[in-house]
Amino acid sequence: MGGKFISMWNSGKGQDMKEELTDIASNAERLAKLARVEILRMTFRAQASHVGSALSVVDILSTLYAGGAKIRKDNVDAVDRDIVILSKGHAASALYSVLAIQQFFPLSYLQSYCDNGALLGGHVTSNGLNGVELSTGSLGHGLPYGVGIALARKLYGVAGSVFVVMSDGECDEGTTWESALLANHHKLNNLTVIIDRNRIQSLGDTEKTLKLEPFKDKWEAFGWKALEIEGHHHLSLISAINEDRGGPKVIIANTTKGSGVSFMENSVLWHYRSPNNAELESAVQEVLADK
Ligand SMILES: Cc1ncc(C[n+]2csc(CCOP(=O)(O)OP(=O)(O)O)c2C)c(N)n1
Ligand SMILES: [Mg+2]
Repeated sequence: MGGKFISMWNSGKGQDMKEELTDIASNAERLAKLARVEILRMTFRAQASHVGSALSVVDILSTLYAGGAKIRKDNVDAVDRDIVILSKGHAASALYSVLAIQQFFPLSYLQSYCDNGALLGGHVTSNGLNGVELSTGSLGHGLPYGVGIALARKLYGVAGSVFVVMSDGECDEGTTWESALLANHHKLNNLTVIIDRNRIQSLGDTEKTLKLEPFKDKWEAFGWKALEIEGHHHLSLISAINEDRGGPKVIIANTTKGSGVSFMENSVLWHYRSPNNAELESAVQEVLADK
């Protein structure tokens, strides 16, 4: 899949690519819907936290695993596979659901999410789980790791892209900006960061906690190609993923925490709270309803 997508699309050329990206977007939409239901069920069963965080990022992950990244159940061990790192490890239920639906491991594993000793920890746990590249949860570590892999691939001439999916709250961490400097210095055009820009961190508004705006300008000042898009729109996501660049690229995906379940949307409460039986039923109904 080439990168000249936008200009080709506008000029009416590249019909094949247009169709390919539209297919990926509609597969991603289906995948995200199924994953939302699994996230809700897992969070209810385990009475776990972070359902709002998982619903916020699930469209981004679905777009990557529906074909935005070249990673499938049958190439997980390939040296040149695309690598996806979910740095906001507290949204583990989103990654696990998407991977299970894409058959990286059996769907039945989702039933053990957060159980003592289970493979599926409450934060992303890579221990033996197919498709999970890195254990995360301590915020601010996914990007340094991703920069290391992307740089190593450049040095050793290994193909394959690296995608790091981060939260906006993680941009309060110094490690993020050290990594941003390094990625630009080495012109890592094999590295893409996608930021789940829901404007909420654990206890409130990101701009009141530690101001990030003007956010896009900051990334550009660090030498990155920066795009800002609607983060629940699969075609916008896949188009941004396919845009050309000469160095590292960041996609600021404007999202809604709790997206898809109206009573969870934009609510700090649902960072930690888990649904009760009635809330689960109503949430699943809303996700499954045709819009
Ligand atoms: C280094 C570190 N500090 C604190 C925490 C506790 N913590 C868990 S989630 C979270 C913030 C959530 O907000 P954000 O990072 O924006 O993620 P979102 O859920 O909005 O995607 C924090 C501070 C952590 N996991 N790691
Ligand atoms: Mg956030």
